[in-house]
Amino acid sequence: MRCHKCDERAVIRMRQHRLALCRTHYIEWFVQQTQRMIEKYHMFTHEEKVLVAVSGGKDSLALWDVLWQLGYHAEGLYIHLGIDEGIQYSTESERLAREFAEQRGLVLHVINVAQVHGETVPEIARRTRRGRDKPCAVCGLIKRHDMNQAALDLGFNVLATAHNLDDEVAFLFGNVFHWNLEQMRRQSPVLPESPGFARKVKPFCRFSERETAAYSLVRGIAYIEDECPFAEGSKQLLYKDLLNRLEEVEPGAKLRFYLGFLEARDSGQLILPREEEIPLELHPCPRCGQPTTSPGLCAYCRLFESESLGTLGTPVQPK
Ligand code: Q46
Ligand code: ZN
Ligand code: ZN
Repeated sequence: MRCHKCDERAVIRMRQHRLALCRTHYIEWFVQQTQRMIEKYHMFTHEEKVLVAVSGGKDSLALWDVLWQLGYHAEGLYIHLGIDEGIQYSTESERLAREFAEQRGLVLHVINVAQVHGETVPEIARRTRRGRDKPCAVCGLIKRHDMNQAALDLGFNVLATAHNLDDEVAFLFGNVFHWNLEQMRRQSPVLPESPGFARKVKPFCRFSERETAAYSLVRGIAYIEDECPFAEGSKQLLYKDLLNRLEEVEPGAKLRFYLGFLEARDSGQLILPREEEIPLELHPCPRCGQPTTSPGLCAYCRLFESESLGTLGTPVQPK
């Protein structure tokens, strides 16, 4: 198979784009497509500082690498969750994130949950009712809170995550399947900043997992290949598997599903509850200061209140 732009051997064939590219042209295409997404959705400009949430995995390191190549002011944020039981998942991913930053002379900010709270995420999850069944619910809450707090504290108004098309489609599929209209209203490549919240952007939302993996591979990025042990058996993985099977017989199905949803919603063909119809009375949490709908402490701060263990409340921030 030959590259469609030159006569070199193609390293990837993307059936949904009817495109095969060699290493050089694939890197060029991937970087240009990212820039197109940043512009199309008005994510950020070269004058803004972008904090990239880095997990040590292929997607987030690829995102940081592309933003660096495009000349954006992008610094990394790694949150050490303390998931080191069995495989050294957190320690190894932090090592890879640090190595990546050092090789490129980039700034990496690190938050260690155990150093901040005296407990790791699995320990916090185990002592909460909801976390015992679903460690990811507690982990997600901690990550969203800490990422937002870090962006605000460090003076970044933009927080970039590397959610890819497979993540977005699986999330959308789950929301449609459970008719979670509120989440469908808020699912977007860019969520504008609001008081107490940094702008959230997803520049990779149209790349498949296969495409981000191929980019990391051809760029020689060393990333953690293991999945988080808590991801095993999750609904998201099940949805991804189902959607991959659909993609096999119908190339481009995932991208069409996602873009069709965004278009239908944003053009008003798909009418979802508007913000005013779901009143969100936000006020600052008395402990951390982040906006919350809870009458007292926010869901995050309640995790560390011994008298209210077991309740998480409703997190305000979207995925
Ligand atoms: S890190 Fe945390 Fe994920 Fe692991 S515990 Fe779940 S949410 S799966 S992206
Ligand atoms: Zn080529
Ligand atoms: Zn709080």
